[in-house]
Amino acid sequence: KAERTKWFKDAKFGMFIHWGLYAPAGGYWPPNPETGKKYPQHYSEWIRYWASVPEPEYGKLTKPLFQPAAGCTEQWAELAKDAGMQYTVLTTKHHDGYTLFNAKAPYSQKNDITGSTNISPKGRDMVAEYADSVRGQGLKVGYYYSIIDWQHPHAYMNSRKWPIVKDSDHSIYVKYMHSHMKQLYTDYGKSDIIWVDYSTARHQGSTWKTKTLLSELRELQPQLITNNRFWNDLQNPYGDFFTPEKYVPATGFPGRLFEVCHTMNESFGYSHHDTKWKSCEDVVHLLTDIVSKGGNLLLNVGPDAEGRIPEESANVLRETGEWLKAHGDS
Ligand code: FUL
Repeated sequence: KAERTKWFKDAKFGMFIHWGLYAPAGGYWPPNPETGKKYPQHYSEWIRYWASVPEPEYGKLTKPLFQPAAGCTEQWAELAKDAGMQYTVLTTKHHDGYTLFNAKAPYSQKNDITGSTNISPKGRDMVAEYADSVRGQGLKVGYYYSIIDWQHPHAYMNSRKWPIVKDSDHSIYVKYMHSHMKQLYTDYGKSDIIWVDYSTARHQGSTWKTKTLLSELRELQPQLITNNRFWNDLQNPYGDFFTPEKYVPATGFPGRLFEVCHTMNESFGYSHHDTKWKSCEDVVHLLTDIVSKGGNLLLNVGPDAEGRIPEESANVLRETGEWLKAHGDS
C-alpha cells in the first residue's frame, strides 16, 4: 500500500473539477440568471435537489444549454499544470445521475425513464477528452463517481424524493453502478484515483457491494488508490485516504493520508451568483496549512456550460503556481 500511495503523498496539490448539467443552471431554476429563481445554497451542483426538478425538465438542460467548447479539457489540464498541481479528479457522474461518458449500462425497465444518461455532445466523450488532456500534461487522472443517484429509479436516494417506482429493486441499481465504474476503469486507459461519493450511514453502504466492486477494480488496475467514501460515514477508517470537506482538521489525521477538498468560491459546481473567490493568499494559506499537517489539497474549479473555468479562479490558480515556483521546494 505504501508503494501504491507514494505518489499521492508526495503530490500535495490537485484539481477537482465539478462539471455536469448543473453548470448551465448555475444556481438558478429555471436555468436563467435573469428570469429564474436564485438558489442561494452553496452547492450549485445540488440544484436538481434544491428545486425538486423532475424529468423531463432536468434532462432538457443537455440541449442546447450544455455546450462544451472544443478543446476545453486542454485548458483545464494546462491550468492544473500551471497551478503546480499534480493530479486532477473529474465528476464523471454527480448525484443528479447524468454521466459525462456514454454509459453502457442503460436504465432498466419498470420505470418511465427512457434514454441515455450521457451528456457529452454527439460524437464526443468528455471523459476521454479529459483523460487525454490530463495525461498529456503528465498529471495523474482521477474520476469522481457518485453512488448517490437522484435519477435512477432503483437507487434509494431517488425514491426518497421522487417516488417513481413502487416496487423498487435496489439490486438493479447496484448492477448499473458497478457496470459504470468498471467501464470507467476499462475504457479510458491507465488511471490513478477512484473518488467515490456517498458517505453517510443513511445511504446504506453495505448494500452497495463496494467490497466486491473495489476488488474488481483493483484487478483491472492494481495501482488505483481510493478515497474513504466507498464506506459509511466520512470518518470511517477505510480506503487509502480521508476526505475532509471544506475544513482543515486541526491536527490532521496522524498516521493516515488525507485530502481536503475545498472550493475556489463557495460552490463546487458553476454558479452565476457565487462570486466569493479566494485570493492567491487564501489559497497559499490553505495549502500550506494542510501540507504542514501531512495532507493534500484537492482544490475545485467549476467550469461553466461551455467548459470554461471562470477567469477569476483561473487567474488566482496561475498566481498560486507562480508563488509555488518561487517558494516551493520542487
Ligand atoms: C459532497 C457532494 O454532495 C458535493 O456536491 C460535492 O461533490 C462534494 C465534494 O462531496 O458529498
